[in-house]
Amino acid sequence: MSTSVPIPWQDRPEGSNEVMWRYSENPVIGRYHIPSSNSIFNSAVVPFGDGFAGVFRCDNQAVQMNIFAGFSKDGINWDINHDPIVMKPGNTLMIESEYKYDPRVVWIEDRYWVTWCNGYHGPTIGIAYTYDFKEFFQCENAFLPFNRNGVLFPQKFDGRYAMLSRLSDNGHTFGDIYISYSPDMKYWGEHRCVMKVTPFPQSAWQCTKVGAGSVPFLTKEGWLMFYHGVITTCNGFRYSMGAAILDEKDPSKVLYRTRPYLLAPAAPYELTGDVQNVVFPCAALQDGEKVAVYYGAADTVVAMALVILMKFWSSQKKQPLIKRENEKYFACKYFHSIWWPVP
Ligand code: BMA
Repeated sequence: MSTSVPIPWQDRPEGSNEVMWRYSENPVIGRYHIPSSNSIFNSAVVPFGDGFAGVFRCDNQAVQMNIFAGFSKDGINWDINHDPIVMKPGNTLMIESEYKYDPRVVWIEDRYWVTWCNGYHGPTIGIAYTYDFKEFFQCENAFLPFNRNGVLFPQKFDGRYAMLSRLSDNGHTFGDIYISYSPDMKYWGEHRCVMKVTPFPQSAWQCTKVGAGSVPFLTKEGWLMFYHGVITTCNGFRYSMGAAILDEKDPSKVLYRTRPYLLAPAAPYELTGDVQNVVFPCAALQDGEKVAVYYGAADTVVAMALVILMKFWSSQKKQPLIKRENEKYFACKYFHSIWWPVP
């Protein structure tokens, strides 16, 4: 989300040629940041007033999952409320919510919208709106369970809201990204498949599940969205981060996606925590060429990674893109280019 307030930033470390690099003071938010918390991770931030606001996933020490509002002047030092968000009825009667986790936040037209994974006979997508991050109004769930990772676009398409989501089962065994449209944030339809897991030999880090991560923002190449990809290893799931570019007019079309990951668990706070080996993006702040991505690390803390857009585009164009025979996907020549155009 673009902002007039300077976003938190740090230049790429000297000598590094990574496309995305970690903030050196990670984690930005520690697990015991508020008195009740066991862990704070997979959280969303947006520009707000003369600083930033956020909705944070805090699991308490009974490991009850809930979402909390927070505020910051600089995007790094956060005051997170000690009590969870209490919802008021929005466009429907209050809906049962056994748990809330993995929020995303986006400004659309006149208010902020929050989506999260809402426990309603299994996980589905909860929706609420707020004007001030003090009062929140809960709307209809978008879908039937089981669904997670509902991410709204910041603008309407032909007068309709658009949401990415990841339909799944309760066993975390599969997950592809779909898009759905709604005229009123209540009734969702025209569900279309956007992006599936990849064949193992093509790009194995994203071969078990993929899920939308940050709210997409418009660039000269299309909508840029950071997403998570999962591989099943003999040590369990491993969550990494990639990026996709979706068509500006028809966001159900993927123009490119990254073949190698942009960030995979390697730092100590990503490798070790309540769930090891997790990098899980939920928000991106943009300021011209600069982008700061907030991600949950090891289901325990919030961390930040940084990107310069120009370096994205140049890594796309530097290398010729080739089509290999008998393969479903176009493939860049091995790992020379990070971008992988999808026919
Ligand atoms: C997913 C969600 C995320 C979590 C991830 C790794 O299914 O539950 O909240 O970060 O698993 O445990």
